[in-house]
Amino acid sequence: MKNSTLVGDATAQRKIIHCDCDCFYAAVEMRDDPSLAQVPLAVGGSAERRGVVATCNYQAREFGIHSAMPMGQALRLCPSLVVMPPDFTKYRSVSEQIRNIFHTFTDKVEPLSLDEAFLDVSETTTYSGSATLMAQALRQQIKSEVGIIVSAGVAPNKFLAKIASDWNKPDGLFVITPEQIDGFVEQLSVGKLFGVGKVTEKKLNDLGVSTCGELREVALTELTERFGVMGQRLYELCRGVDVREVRTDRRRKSLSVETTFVTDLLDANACVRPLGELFEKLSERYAKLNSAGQADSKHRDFKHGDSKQAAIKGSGGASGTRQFLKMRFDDFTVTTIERRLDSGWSLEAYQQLCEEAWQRKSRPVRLLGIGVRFANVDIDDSQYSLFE
Ligand code: DCP
Ligand code: MG
Repeated sequence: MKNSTLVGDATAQRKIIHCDCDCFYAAVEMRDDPSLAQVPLAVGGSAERRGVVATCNYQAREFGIHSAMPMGQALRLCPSLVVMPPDFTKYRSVSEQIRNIFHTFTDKVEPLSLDEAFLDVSETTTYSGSATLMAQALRQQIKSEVGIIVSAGVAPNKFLAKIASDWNKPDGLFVITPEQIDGFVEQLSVGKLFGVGKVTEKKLNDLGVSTCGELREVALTELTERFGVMGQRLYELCRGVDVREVRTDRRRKSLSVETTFVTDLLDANACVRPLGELFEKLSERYAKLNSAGQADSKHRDFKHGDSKQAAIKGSGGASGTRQFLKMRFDDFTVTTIERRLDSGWSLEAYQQLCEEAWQRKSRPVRLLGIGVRFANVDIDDSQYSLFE
């Protein structure tokens, strides 16, 4: 099928900018102490407490260090690594400053995390309506006013804008015009497609498909047979099509807390013990979210219950909100167990999930996390959540 038959609609004319700060937490620390810019720097939990790297600057990346790596391992790769604890209050305030600058370009801003957002500038008339000039200007403005470097991607849709912002990172700007979509996507590895993780990539590779050009050879019927709803998405994405709108009302999809233990927990009983504290923390986080107005009526099925019991109760049932538990074992494998509980949310339910999760491997545990995934209220998003 020819690309034009799929993209020949209004959405192909959108102008989307995706912005993503370079090594965000580390960039804020380097800004506030320029001597840190001269050395390999990681922000994260300490090695003694078996913390992980939240992020690191680009010097540190040359040693092979990356986000989510245990800090102990990072220090073995680079013994001179400077490690700083994260300062979330500061990062949130920098993020807000950056977001305010985005809003001077358009009201259609969809934040994805503290350091990342989509902007739909289709209707913006300044800069002769050129999204490329706008991206240049906002990068410059954020650099001079906030002291942070943002990489940006400009494209006619979200999927391509996001790939573009990563293309020339760090300190990069990359533009994909409507005319360039076809050629650009054709050579793109299927692993770059939105929602394609390692498992799907392997399945596609097993079919002899590694690029989007090759994926275009696979019939839609075969894709939907093999991948369900996702097959249809794959069919569109490999042709550079993505009709998702930039959404300004984006709501949090999940909330979770986790902790890494200084020494491994040896059995299921030991794993159940710290759940009380985690559950308290999760309840507190939810209460904060609620007061910040970030969890609105769309999340009404997840209610903060009697604070004495630190219980989170909900109507469950039809809502679809789920609770989950994540367990990382001493061999670094991770298992996640997720369930919708019709009787509502309680500590006991997490305890039950914990016992089941431990049975899967029956080996020492280094990390436990618990959380809730909110029911998807938006059809567009729920389709995408199938990818994730
Ligand atoms: N982060 C984290 N744990 C992870 C990944 C990220 O705590 N596993 C935090 C730290 C990052 C911030 O989120 O600074 C933004 O995440 P990015 O994936 O955008 O990573 P960076 O901005 O750090 O680096 P890059 O330059 O690759 O965007
Ligand atoms: Mg970033």
